[in-house]
Amino acid sequence: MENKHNIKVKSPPNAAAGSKAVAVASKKLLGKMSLMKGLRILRRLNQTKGTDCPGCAWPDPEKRSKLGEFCENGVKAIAEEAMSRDADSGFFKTHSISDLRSKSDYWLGLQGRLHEPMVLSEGETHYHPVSWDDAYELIGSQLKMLSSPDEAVFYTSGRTSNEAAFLYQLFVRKFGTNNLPDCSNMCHESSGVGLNQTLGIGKGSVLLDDFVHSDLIIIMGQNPGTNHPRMLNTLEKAKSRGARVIVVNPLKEVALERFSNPQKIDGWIGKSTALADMYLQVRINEDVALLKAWMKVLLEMEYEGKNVIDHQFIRDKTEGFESFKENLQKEKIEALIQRTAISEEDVYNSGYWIGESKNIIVCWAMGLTQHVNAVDNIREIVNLLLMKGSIGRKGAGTCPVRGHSNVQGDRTMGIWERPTKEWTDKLRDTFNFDPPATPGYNVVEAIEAMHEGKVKFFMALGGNLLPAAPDTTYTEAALRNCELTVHVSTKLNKTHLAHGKTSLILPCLGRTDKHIQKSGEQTISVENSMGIIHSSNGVLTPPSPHLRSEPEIIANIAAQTLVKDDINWLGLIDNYDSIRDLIGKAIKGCEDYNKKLRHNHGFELPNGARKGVFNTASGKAVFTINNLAEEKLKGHNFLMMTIRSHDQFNTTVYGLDDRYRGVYGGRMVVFMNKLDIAKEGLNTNDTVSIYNDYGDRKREVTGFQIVPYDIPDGCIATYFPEANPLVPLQLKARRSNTPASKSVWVNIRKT
Ligand SMILES: Nc1nc2c(c(=O)[nH]1)N[C@H]1C(S)=C(S)[C@@H](COP(=O)(O)OP(=O)(O)OC[C@H]3O[C@@H](n4cnc5c(=O)[nH]c(N)nc54)[C@H](O)[C@@H]3O)O[C@H]1N2
Ligand SMILES: Nc1nc2c(c(=O)[nH]1)N[C@H]1C(S)=C(S)[C@@H](COP(=O)(O)OP(=O)(O)OC[C@H]3O[C@@H](n4cnc5c(=O)[nH]c(N)nc54)[C@H](O)[C@@H]3O)O[C@H]1N2
Ligand SMILES: [Mo]
Repeated sequence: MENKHNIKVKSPPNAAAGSKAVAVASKKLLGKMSLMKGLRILRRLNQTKGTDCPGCAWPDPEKRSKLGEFCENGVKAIAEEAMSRDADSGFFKTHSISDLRSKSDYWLGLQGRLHEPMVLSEGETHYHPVSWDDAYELIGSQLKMLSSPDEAVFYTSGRTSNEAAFLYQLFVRKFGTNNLPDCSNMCHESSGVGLNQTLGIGKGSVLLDDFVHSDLIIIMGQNPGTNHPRMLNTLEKAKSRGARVIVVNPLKEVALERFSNPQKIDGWIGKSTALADMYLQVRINEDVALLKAWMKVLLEMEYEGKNVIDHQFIRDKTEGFESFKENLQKEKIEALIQRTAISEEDVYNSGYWIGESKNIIVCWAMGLTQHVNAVDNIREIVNLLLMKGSIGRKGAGTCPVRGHSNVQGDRTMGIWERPTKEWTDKLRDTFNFDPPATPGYNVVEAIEAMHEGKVKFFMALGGNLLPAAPDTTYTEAALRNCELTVHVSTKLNKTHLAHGKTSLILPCLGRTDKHIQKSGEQTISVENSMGIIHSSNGVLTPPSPHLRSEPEIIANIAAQTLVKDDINWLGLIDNYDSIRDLIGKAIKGCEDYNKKLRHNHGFELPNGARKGVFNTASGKAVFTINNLAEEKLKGHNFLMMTIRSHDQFNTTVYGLDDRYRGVYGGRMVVFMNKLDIAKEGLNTNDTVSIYNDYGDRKREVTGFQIVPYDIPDGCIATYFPEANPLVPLQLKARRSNTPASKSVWVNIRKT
């Protein structure tokens, strides 16, 4: 953990990106690799037939910029993966597990790419090298020894390619379990659940081109300047065509206020565009109150004779409007507005804009999905769009902005602990076996099951479950309960150190590496946030000859585990086209997968909502009645959200600065309203401890430095993953089980 005295706080900048972003990106890149290597990869990044950025899932425009389709944080992601340094056997010989456990995620990441397979046998203090064959043998024999396939859990993170994900779920289901939790469970699960139920598809409905046809773009609970920087180019373009932008966020995020496009001369010389036309600083988790207030404004406008609701659309395409409206009429607009902490004037004015606009897009991310009533947030957005008929037509619709670069593709490929019957039936018919019918564990359930000793085997295809999950102490104990933990990873991380009795680290190729198999260089495929599947090709020579590709590792484990299986698992690896042939047979919308993938820009998956066709039980889009935020937890004063800094990718910490929020040199900070600081008798720069008690046990993390910030009173923000020990595992969204890591009740005391 860093020393708090090193943390410097300055005023946030006036605009995001600009030449500063280019300077920071270049410095990060050159700090980790040679100029030649850097240029080789950047030239191909996000280009047609190039390498898909391992950062976020924002789509690429059809016409790519000659200057390159990447952003500062994409460059950081590349530098982190392709760095010229190795954590080899010498490194593991020097550092014991207990030594490594005392290091931060940042330090672990700096040690470089994993070099060769490593094992930690029972009772040992150091990981040591193991051959691939012995590793596969160990996994196969452990899996065959389980008394039920459900004693194994197979986690996935969202960088995994479609080819690897498809093979993985097929192997796991043939093995006999649906225990396929993934990072999505902690991420956009609430979006999937809310959208599926109301619009018949768990994905967003817009395409990139819709933005330039939109009148109004509402961005809720998302910080694209840091997490989806290429989205700012899209917003700039939409604004130049006349779209208005409303931002709903408790924090003033600089990038949503002003943006200097580093791909344009104007941006280089410091000229910037204002992005938000209105910035609404909502109180944490009062988005449902705001959405309800807006919809009441629409009803008021209608009473005044303005035609702002699309009655024809509601009649033809939806159900449940009358009871929804009746429920809405019971709410008092004054009370709703008061909950939001936004002024009455701003709520009305933004509501009038919604009334006046025809084509509306709502974008959102973790600020909406990680609350107990997160599914309600999403369903309330759908209600608003349905009232406006703003779905299924150009320039309008839903835009859940995904996290990991292929998290959406992994779900399409079947990484899902609760597959639909339609999915399972198709798998059965294609592969002639009976897939397990009972739902598997999601992330929270898997942790609980490990804790209770019901799970003996844990495998992770990527990711870093320990710090990413809630309740770090509890999760660590859960992982330690396993007989064998297996980690397929590119970089060393904390989860490798929370090992089972025996543990394996299997180092794999990353997105930037070339995959060479018997038939030559291989392509992989991914799906972006808008449902477009396209290819990705690594360009770098892998950092070590001992690395294997994810599909190859999975095929070998399957071959070791499934006796007398009718799939020639190892044969599939010689040419990934054969994996894609299976995908084409087993997944609706993926027919002729190989052929369609060869098209320059890939292909679009079927999306009913995009066309105004709703695959719900009734064939209509559904209005729903939703809950306002929960009561305050007794005896607690602050609602805490755990967010990302500008210098991290989830649990991978690139550096210790959060430039857009003016924080330098450390991550142990708590952003707090000035009035709250005074009210608590605290001072700027004080070090505090944050604690809570949800009735089961006391949780506490110490050593946060106070940073005064423009945030509604009663709300505070800390960084993920440092604050995860404060998120109780049982605090999760209704219906989606997503940990509520954006609304944790806490108290603060000076230390
Ligand atoms: N560089 C970089 N890129 C990334 C990632 C990364 O860590 N680094 N992570 C990737 C992943 S997996 C994901 S899921 C996405 C995450 O992308 P984001 O969702 O943008 O990430 P968070 O930092 O969690 O930010 C959430 C935003 O929601 C706001 N917020 C919090 N609570 C509320 C609320 O109650 N209401 C509203 N309206 N707003 C709220 C916060 O102030 C913050 O601006 O980014 C992806 N891209
Ligand atoms: N409190 C709090 N907790 C959160 C969140 C939050 O906002 N607040 N956000 C949640 C969200 S949205 C998400 S998505 C999860 C993220 O949870 P995860 O996806 O589990 O975590 P990451 O940090 O993305 O995983 C990083 C690790 O992935 C491995 N890796 C990187 N690239 C590859 C690759 O190509 N192949 C393989 N096999 N491994 C690779 C590296 O070893 C690296 O250490 O965290 C969740 N946790
Ligand atoms: Mo995510």
